[in-house]
Amino acid sequence: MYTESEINANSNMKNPSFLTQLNDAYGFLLPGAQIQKFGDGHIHKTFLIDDGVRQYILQQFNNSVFKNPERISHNHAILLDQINANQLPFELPLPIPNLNGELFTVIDGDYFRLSPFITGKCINEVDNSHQAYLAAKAFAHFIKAGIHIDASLFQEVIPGFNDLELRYNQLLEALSKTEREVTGELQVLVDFYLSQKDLVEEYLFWKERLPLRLTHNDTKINNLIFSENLNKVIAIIDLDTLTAGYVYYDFGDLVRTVACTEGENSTNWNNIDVDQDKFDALLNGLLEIGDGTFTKDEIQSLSFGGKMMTCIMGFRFLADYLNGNIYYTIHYEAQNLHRAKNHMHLLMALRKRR
Ligand code: GN1
Ligand code: MG
Repeated sequence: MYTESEINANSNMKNPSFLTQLNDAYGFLLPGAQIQKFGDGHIHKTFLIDDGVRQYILQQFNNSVFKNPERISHNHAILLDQINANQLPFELPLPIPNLNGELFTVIDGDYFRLSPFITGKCINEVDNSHQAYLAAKAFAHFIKAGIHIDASLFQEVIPGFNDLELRYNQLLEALSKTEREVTGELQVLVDFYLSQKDLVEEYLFWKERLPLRLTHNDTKINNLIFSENLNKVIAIIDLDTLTAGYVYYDFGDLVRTVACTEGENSTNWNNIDVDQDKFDALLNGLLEIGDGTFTKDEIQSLSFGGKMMTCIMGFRFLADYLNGNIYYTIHYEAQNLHRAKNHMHLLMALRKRR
């Protein structure tokens, strides 16, 4: 476990009295609290705080990605007010207000927030189809519990977040401005992704037909907390991106991160494929909760979801690489290029299915 001074040395929290300032803001941390780095998110820096009695999640909030944090609060307020919470067999841990009633606390110019810590397991890959089924059920419960909410009330947190047409155009823009030499492997990836225009057309086709719902929009598997024995979902986390969206977004990001034989950071190109059992389990889980609630069109669009969400993430990883790796956390220079390559293989496999 990191001590406070190690955290000061290892992260951007340069002020030695960081925990004191945090405690001044919240008023409930006990002296001697310890902080350690936690989780694998690509956007915020996440820490676990343990004061010997209670545990909290501390996030150093990325406000260059989320430029309008007040929109997150707006959406969370609607969620709290209108969702049928009694229909949810798990928790939705939202940030705890500080002593001023604010959800964010600014320390040394950085934004921080505290949330309750949920004891359980966060996984990057599922071991078996049953876990896939549980994950899909959980996200379907979430959509169903908010199905009566007027989706137009939600604000767009990151404009065009899951808009495939916009992300395609952002890729084109990154390509026109890049300082990288577009040759070899990079050229192959650029050509591949630019040739996915038919998926953009299909995106526009569904946009005309589908109702907007309250969706989570970032349903990768590590945004769930399972019980220790992995036989139950106990929380859905990373609620920043919840807003109006399509059911297939949430199903699709599960396909991308669950119904695959290799995770998004894998470079075992030859092993990247669709895991059909897990795909079927995802579909069963989603339909068990959503059948009779989701429209026929929504159910028909699901198989597009896996392709679309894999493609959009490929666009985004590749654009970030072309832009000089300014968005996603990386652990080595070519990681976004490799993520885009990983998703090219997964997308090819998904497209071959049907
Ligand atoms: C980011 O923060 P994290 O790791 O849960 C990203 C998602 C991508 C994902 C790719 C706000 O999610 O859209 O699907 O990485 N979140 C944001 O793994 O951009
Ligand atoms: Mg996350």
